[in-house]
This record gives sequence, C-alpha cells and structure tokens, in this order.
Amino acid sequence: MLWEDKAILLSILLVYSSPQTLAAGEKLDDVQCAEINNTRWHEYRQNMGKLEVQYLLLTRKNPDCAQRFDQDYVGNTTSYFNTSRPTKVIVHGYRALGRKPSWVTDLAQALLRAQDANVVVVDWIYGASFAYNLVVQNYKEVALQISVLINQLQKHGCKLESFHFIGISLGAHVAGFVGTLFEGRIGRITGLDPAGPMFKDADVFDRLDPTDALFVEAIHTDSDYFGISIPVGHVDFFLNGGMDQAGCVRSRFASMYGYVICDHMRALHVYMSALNGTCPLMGIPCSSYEDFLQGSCLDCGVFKGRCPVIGLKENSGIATSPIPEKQKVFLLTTSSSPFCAHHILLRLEVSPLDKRAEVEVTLLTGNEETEHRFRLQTDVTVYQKVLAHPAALCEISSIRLKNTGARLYRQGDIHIKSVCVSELPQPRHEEPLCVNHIDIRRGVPWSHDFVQVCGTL
Ligand SMILES: [Ca+2]
Repeated sequence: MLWEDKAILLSILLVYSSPQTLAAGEKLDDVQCAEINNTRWHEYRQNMGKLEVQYLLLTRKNPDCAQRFDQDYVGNTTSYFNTSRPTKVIVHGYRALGRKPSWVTDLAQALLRAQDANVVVVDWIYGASFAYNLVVQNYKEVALQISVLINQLQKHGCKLESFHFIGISLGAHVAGFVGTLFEGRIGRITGLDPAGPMFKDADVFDRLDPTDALFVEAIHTDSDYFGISIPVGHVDFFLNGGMDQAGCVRSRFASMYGYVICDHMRALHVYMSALNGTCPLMGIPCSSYEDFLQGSCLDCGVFKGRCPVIGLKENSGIATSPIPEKQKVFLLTTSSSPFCAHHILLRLEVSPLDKRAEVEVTLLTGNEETEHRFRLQTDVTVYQKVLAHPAALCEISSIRLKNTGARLYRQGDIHIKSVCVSELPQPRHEEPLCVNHIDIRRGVPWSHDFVQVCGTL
C-alpha cells in the first residue's frame, strides 16, 4: 500500500472518529484551563488561510490545567512561565479536525515529572489539518511564528540553549526550521518519527538535520510509510529496524488504528515511556539493521563504551567529543509499555551437515519465552541472531533446542558444537554462557538448565 493511500485512510479514520469531543462550554470546570483548539469543519473553513497558532503552558504548578501563553504573558505576574528554567516545546504534526490529541497532556506531564521546566505546547490545528501536501506548505510559517515568540523570550532572559523542541512527525521539521532560523543555536531537538513523505529527498534547509540544534536526535518507527528513513540527527534510534513495530497489526482488516498509524505513533509512546524512566532504552551503533541482528555490532566502543539512551540525558548520554552526526543506533523493543528488552545474542555452531536442517532455540525466564528458528545450510556452520528477551542474561533459567526441520529436510541428528548466549552491549571481560557438544535427534527436544545468580558479590 502506498503512503498516499494510507494517508487518505488516516484522514477518514481521524475525521470520523471523534467520540470524545465536547461542545464549547459543555464542561464548565475547564473554563479556567486553556485547551488545544478542537475545530469543526465549518470553523476550519472560516479560518482557511490563517494559521492561528496558539500556545499553551504547563508547569509543575499547573500540570493539569494549561495556561494560555504568548509573548505578552512573559513577565506577567499571573503566568507560571519561569525564565530561569529550561523550556520544552511540543510541536504536533498532521492533525484531524474534531479530535484533540490526548497524548499532548500525557507527554507534557511525563516531561514535567522528569524535569522542572516550562512546557509550551504549540497548537497549529488550522495549519495542520486537511490534505497532507497543503499542511506541508504551512510548516515553515508555523516555525516563523514560533521564532517570534522565542525572540521575545530571549529578551526576557531565556537562553537559546535552554530550549528543547520535541516534534512529532511533521512537527519535527517545524522544530528543524525553527532551529535553522536560529542558526542551530537552540539546545536540543527530538524528532519523534519525523515525517518522511515530501521530506526524505528535501534539502537539509527544508527538513530536520543535525545543524538545526546543538543536539538533534530522532526516533524512527515507521520509516517505510509516514516516517523518514534517513538519519536526520546527531544520533538516530531505529526501533526494531525503524519500520514495523511489535504489537502493531499488519492486517488492514484488523483495526484502522493498528494498520494505519500504530507504527508511526510508537515513537511517541516509547519516548514517554523513556521519560518515566522505568528501564533503559539503549541503542547500539551499527551500519545496518541486518548487521545488528546478525550480531556484527556488539558494543558502544565508538562512544567509549557508553551507549546512547532514549530520554533526557544530555546528548542522549553520548560523552565523546565531537558528537557524531547521523549515527544510526539500533534497539529491539517489546510490544507494550515500557517497551524495554534485553538484547541477547544467540550463537550456534554446528558440525557440517549433509542436508539442510532447521533448529528452534528457546530461551526461558520464568513464564517468558523467546524463540528463534535457525535455517541451517550445508555450507555454513556458524549462525548468530540478536533477540529481544524480557529478562537479563543472568535471569535466563534454561535453553531448549529442537530439530524442527527433520521431516522437511530429512537431516537426521544434528551435532551442535556449541550454543552460546550473551548480552549486548558486551563488556569485554564477560564470557558468554555456552553449552558444548550436543546431539539433537529427530523429534527429541533437548534442554539445559542454567544455574546463575544476578549481580556481583
Ligand atoms: Ca534543517
């Protein structure tokens, strides 16, 4: 399916699915709280041609009730904006009429829990709705308007490096263009699955790139449809290869959300999870996803051993100088929050075979199982695969092997010289867990229990 077709499906899905919308004044309790514009079709038509960008402010003093914000409110004693604190700016992407994005408050609150900051939400629904190609025409104008606000905030004492933009989809390129307007001197830009269509082949002036801020990072989750497939930051996290996400349904008959935007929105959900800090989402540098999966990239030596992590750590935890550009890093995630997985490298060495064969390997920790099937060829004896396992290496209680290809390939016994598991990133001194010299017979499962203790004594 082409992305244009998916975009049309997306528009239909979003325009007609607005069960939670409220009429103006319906919820009186919220009168004091500013809200994201929630525009119906007739209002949209009246405003066509006008962007009507509005800003909402959330801080630790008002995490549930946004204040309206613009340059006139800075220095106003009733405003919660604090010029001495860092400022997070959230920029949404393509939006549908009649639907408020519920994740905006979730993201703002996750940011506030992690850092005492001003969180400014940029609401540009009038520019972000309707046909995607028309929306793309508006993104630079939105960036210009934001730059006027930033200029004013600078006059009130805000430092450019204290601004951190978090742009979702098309919002990532809005943030990139704000960065261009300040010649790359704003502090940080986080692009959450930066939009791909109409941007992949664009000049760096027109799209997010590493020159747009002192530090630019991107999380890629749908680079074959709505996301961009090329690296656009100093560091680019490609989740599960950056195209398809675990738990997102592939069948178009399953659910519209699952099929259309689940992969694209995953970057946002993983980022929010990372802000909550339950577990590390760590990327391993590698030239391609295939090389990463085959265990060709084992550590973060290029960063002196410190792997980049998703979240608010300065420069994503990269301590080397200068910061690399367009560094692709890869990680596997699970299908639901908090999304973290342990990267277990499975290595199988067999004696040469007469016929092709298939071996299923299962790693067990409690009730959790991770399995992988190796298709064995007659001319290869060593096989490697990186797997996402929910538990650490030291928590793997047993390993199972099964000759699953016996009926198909008529290979009798398979002699396994060794089967080893280790965890990435790999410290040099850590030995893998191995079991040596096993004969796997047709139809007879084999298993081995590991006796291990986690942690150092
Ligand atoms: Ca740029």
